[in-house]
Amino acid sequence: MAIEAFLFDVDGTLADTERDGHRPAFNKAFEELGLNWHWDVALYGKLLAVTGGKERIRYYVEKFCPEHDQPAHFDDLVIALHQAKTRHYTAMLAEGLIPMRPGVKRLLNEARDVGIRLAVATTTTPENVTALLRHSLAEDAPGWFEVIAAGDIVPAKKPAPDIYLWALRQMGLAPECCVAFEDSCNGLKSSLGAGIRTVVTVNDYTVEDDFAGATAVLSDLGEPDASFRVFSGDAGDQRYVDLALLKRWFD
Ligand code: XBP
Ligand code: MG
Repeated sequence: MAIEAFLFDVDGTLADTERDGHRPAFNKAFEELGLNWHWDVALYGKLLAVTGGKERIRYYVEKFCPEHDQPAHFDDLVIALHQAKTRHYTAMLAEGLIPMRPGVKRLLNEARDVGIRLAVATTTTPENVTALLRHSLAEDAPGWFEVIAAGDIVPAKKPAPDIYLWALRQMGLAPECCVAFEDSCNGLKSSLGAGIRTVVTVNDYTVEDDFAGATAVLSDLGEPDASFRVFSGDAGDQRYVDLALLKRWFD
């Protein structure tokens, strides 16, 4: 079936946002609210088992901080921390600190040129998506995406398929005519759970994840002068993901 739409995850897929973006923003929020918590690179890798920033804070307190008595207004604290974190994170994005991953801009432009519809399906907060697209892709980039499915718009976050199902419903599309781009096993479970065939581009945090069911697992989307590495899937002698390769895989 001809490809009609691409659905992109954000964190780890469009840009490497976790280690040097979300993580330091969480730490700044902890400091701002007078907590002595610190999420180093290794600990954050463990915390990524849970998607969603608010959910991740709760998971940290439950699993890694048993001595921390949950204050009476713990729910309010989580919300305050998360608001502060979002402020710090979007400020980092506004400074242009986090670039798009290789091949992302090229593939998006190729898709736009031929009228392939675009959407975002992510766990992260909507304003984080808009800030990343504006500051790291192009000022008008949020408008390139017909649907931005993000954050608490569905209660069950990835690995649940709900966010992808929501995006499909908004676009009136069947999963068979879409391709998803993901970077993590939680994301892949979500896209496959919605029936969408998926290309995975890994990063340092997800390279050891289980990607059973992915059509291809790659280091990144690649560029004409900087070939991707292929971990699984048949890319022939192709050095980067373009529409021709995607048509070979999916049409
Ligand atoms: C991304 C996430 C997000 C970010 C933080 O998962 O898990 O929680 O780490 O964003 P995915 P918020 O790439 O699978 O969508 O703090 O805004 O929730
Ligand atoms: Mg991701």
